[in-house]
Amino acid sequence: MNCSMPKRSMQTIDAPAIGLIDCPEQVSQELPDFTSEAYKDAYSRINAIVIEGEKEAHDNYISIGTLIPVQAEELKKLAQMEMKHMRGFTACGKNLGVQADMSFAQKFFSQLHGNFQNALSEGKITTCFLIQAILIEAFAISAYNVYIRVADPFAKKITEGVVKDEYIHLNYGQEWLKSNLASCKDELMEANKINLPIIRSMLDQVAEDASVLYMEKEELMEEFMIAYQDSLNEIGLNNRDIARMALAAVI
Ligand code: PL3
Ligand code: FE2
Ligand code: FE2
Repeated sequence: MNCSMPKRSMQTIDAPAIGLIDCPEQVSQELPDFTSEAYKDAYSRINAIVIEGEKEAHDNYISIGTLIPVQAEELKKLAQMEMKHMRGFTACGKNLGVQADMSFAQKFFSQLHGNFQNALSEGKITTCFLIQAILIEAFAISAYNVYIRVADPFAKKITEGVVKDEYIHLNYGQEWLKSNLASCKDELMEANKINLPIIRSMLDQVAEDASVLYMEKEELMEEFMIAYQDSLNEIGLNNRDIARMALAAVI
């Protein structure tokens, strides 16, 4: 059965507005009006955040490569994937006729960007991986998974391709932290304490615009916590450590 085809061909008085997809395997979900001014206005900031996030992710993986020369080639491949993501999301904005508000996005990332740069200059690989490969990638994975459910068909296809890559990136950081856990645990905990609250506040800042795109804050938080906890679990932290780390988001 083709789930992308709306089953109802005729609009009746009590029928919901167009966009409701009737499919037994999927939860029916109403889609926003991608052409409305409200949608385009919110999209100008969300789209910019994603474009900036992908660009900074590229730069961050290249930078981490300078700290781990033996992995520089591999990290360059991750960075190239980020450039491709950036181009994909730029096309999504163009497709909707939206101009991305890049200066808003740069401010949005500035605190995290500053912390990454400081860690980089001090050679703190653990902190760099936690910020980029765990926190930012988990944030991206959660946002993209939610977005896929309510995106326009063009952006949906692009985002589906992107999110697969983001799991590869998350995994990459996970593997490094796992192999070095004995020596990096204290730094990991400390970096998390500082940077998880920043992710939390970024989520708060994006929530209003995201809801215009039909992306609800609770859903974003839930998806983030799943990706974040799974990842810490893979790294080899126990439930008590993970609970302690997650608490940094609420206090
Ligand atoms: C790393 O590969 C990418 C980092 C990007 C961070 C993205 C944050 C997401 C913000 C919330 C909304 C996303 C919806 C997608 C819209 C195009
Ligand atoms: Fe990406
Ligand atoms: Fe990524």
